[in-house]
Amino acid sequence: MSRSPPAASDRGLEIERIKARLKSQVIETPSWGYANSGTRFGAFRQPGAAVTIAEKLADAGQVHRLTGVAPKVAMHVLWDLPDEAALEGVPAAAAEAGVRVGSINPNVFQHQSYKLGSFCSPWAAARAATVQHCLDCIAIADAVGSKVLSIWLADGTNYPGQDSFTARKRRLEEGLGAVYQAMPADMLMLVEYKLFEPGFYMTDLCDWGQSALLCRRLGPQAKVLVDLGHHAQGVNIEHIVSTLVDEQLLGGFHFNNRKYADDDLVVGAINPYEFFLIYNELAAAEEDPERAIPVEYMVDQSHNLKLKIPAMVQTIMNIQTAYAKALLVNRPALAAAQDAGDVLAGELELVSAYETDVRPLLAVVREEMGLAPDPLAAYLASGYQERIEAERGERTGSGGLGA
Ligand code: PSV
Ligand code: MN
Repeated sequence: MSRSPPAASDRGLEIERIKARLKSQVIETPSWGYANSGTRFGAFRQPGAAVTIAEKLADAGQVHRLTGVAPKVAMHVLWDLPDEAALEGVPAAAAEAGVRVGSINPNVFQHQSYKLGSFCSPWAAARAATVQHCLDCIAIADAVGSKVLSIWLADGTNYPGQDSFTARKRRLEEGLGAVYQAMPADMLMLVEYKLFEPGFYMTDLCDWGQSALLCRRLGPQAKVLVDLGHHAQGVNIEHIVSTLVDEQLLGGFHFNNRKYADDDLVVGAINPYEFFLIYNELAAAEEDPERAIPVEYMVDQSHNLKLKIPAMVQTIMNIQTAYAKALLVNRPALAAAQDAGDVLAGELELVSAYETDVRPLLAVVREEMGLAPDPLAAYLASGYQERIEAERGERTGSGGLGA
């Protein structure tokens, strides 16, 4: 890599390259983000919130139509597919909405049999049900054209002595191994970790290291999923991202923001500089042929106070903003400062990119994509919200945790 900053005449080319990157961004929004949801303590209904999978896909289609970079929708099987008929209608509903199905998320945490865990449960019947459900999810993925199986377990224990850590680890390796073996060769398995919850004493997949070890054991089609909300306070997530990239083990993200725990807030809402620093690692890797790896960029947010669709549009805009700023980092100058041990200069390279107002750049990108320069304003003026509120009204059901 050249260590001298780009000449001013190269800047025009550089901006075209950045614009091309921004136009080719692909972000997946979650079906559950369009449905009624709440907290552990209760669900709050919104008039117009989606109940059926067709409505969720339609709302996701609206977000994609306005932003141009959100063509994929994650599905949570238990919440989206109450029966076979719902599954049959998915490809047509997705096509009508102008989106496609992204990751398939098995639900191995809400059935009564999962009281002591899913893959890790001491109960053989629970483990068998878990594996069978995941095999069914592979078939569902096939039916809807998805190539990503996204695994999150609520497994853990509440008390010392409740179960053997080692036995649970081995049960997990065995059960997930059976699922892995059943995947088609072009399917990706994402393995998500979470610091805590719902096990209060231990969590079977509690951090990136646990997920990474498991993925290594499973094979090259298994990669780590980083949910931004699933870390302890103060953890340096960008460092984790950089390590996973270098080990070719990063598979995807669940974008969100949290102040205390897994709060499902709009990504970048509370700590936009941290989000920029995460994207800085990703953008640096993209520019390095030895480290560039495919990554699934997904949102995992259920908005219980904000209206769901504008919150999702705002989310996409925050992601675009972080990416645009990361693309502006002058990498040769940053590397030169780092090589020289110039701490201040290195930091200022990042701060300078972060403090750049990228709104004009993003407005140009959107206009060149045939979109409104401000997707949020366009949504609020579109009449879509008023229409779904009038047509759908306020209903219960379907939407995930607490709903
Ligand atoms: C668990 O907290 C999680 O992050 C997993 O990704 C689940 O699939 C999702 O939230 C459910 O909302
Ligand atoms: Mn998640």
